[in-house]
Amino acid sequence: MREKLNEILKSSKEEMVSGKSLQELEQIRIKYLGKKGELTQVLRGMGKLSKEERPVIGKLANEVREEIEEALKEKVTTIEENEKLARIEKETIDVTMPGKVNKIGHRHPLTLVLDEIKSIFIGMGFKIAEGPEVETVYHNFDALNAPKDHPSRDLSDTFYINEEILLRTQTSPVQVRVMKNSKPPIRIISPGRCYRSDEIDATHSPMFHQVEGLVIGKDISLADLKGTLDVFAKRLFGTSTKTKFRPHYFPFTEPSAEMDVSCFKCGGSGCRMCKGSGWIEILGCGMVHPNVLEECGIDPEVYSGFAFGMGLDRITMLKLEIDDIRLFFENDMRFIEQF
Ligand code: 2U9
Repeated sequence: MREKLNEILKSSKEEMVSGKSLQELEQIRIKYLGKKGELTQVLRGMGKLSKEERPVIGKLANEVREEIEEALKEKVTTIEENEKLARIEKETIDVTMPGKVNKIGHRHPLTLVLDEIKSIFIGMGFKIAEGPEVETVYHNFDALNAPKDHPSRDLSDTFYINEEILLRTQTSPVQVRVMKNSKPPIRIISPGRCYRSDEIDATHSPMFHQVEGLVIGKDISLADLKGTLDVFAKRLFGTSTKTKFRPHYFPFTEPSAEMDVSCFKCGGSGCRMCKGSGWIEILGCGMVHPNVLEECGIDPEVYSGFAFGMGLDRITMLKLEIDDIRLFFENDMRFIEQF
């Protein structure tokens, strides 16, 4: 029995030496000290011993158990210490190492200019209104006083889904929806995608972007229109920018005009940007046609308003001197990364 106990002590310690993990140590503890452990077996055999031998072997057996438990505890501490060191090692951040470069994307040039335009009008108390790109013929043409035979209704110009549904050709239907669902005063801009079946070339794309605006209230005049758009031009193109309005025609505004700004590249002396004229056409505008007010349930005898519309792609190309609209949609990072 004594040799057995020493054998148990020896082999348990040998096994602990090669024990690498806490699980292995637990196995060793169970193997020797567990309910069916070798030492427990020996203790169960104590009954066969003489009453002289029993206390001696008993004492030895307890010493062996304590020694094995002590050795196990030390080994557990060692392994836990090593595991902690390994974790610290693994988790140590070498602050001298270059950080992980999170490639930050670029705002698309159209978004950059649109955000600028939005902040200018929000600064003048306008709200942003948005609406469906798939629209009804009623909201896109009828409500906007466009005669049944108006060329813009032609199949050649407009993407029709069917007789009643189309892809909007301007964001004006958004304003129609707002006018129909809310009471004046109204002061909104409606940015968004529009669709016209144009041939793709450097300045035309079947999908393009517009920013339109609408102000409805009491005694809103052409002076309000000119003042508002003059401020807009100075904020977007620079305080020295001058504006001028040329008479024009739109079915949804009367009187109508196109607004030019003094060329922000040559200051008006004439250059390639303004084709030598010193002026650049920026947008169309006008006083909301009484038929449109009426159609939208607003009494033209009480209320009046002005509206305007600009091509966002065109303004972005002018401002950032981009000479081909296709660059906006080809997602070539060499182009996008410049902005
Ligand atoms: C309502 C009433 C009137 C919006 C307007 C323009 C003038 C205009 C062009 C800009 C560039 C179209 O894409 S473009 O060629 N738009 O010139 N748009 S007034 O007039 C409205 C809109 C809504 C209810």
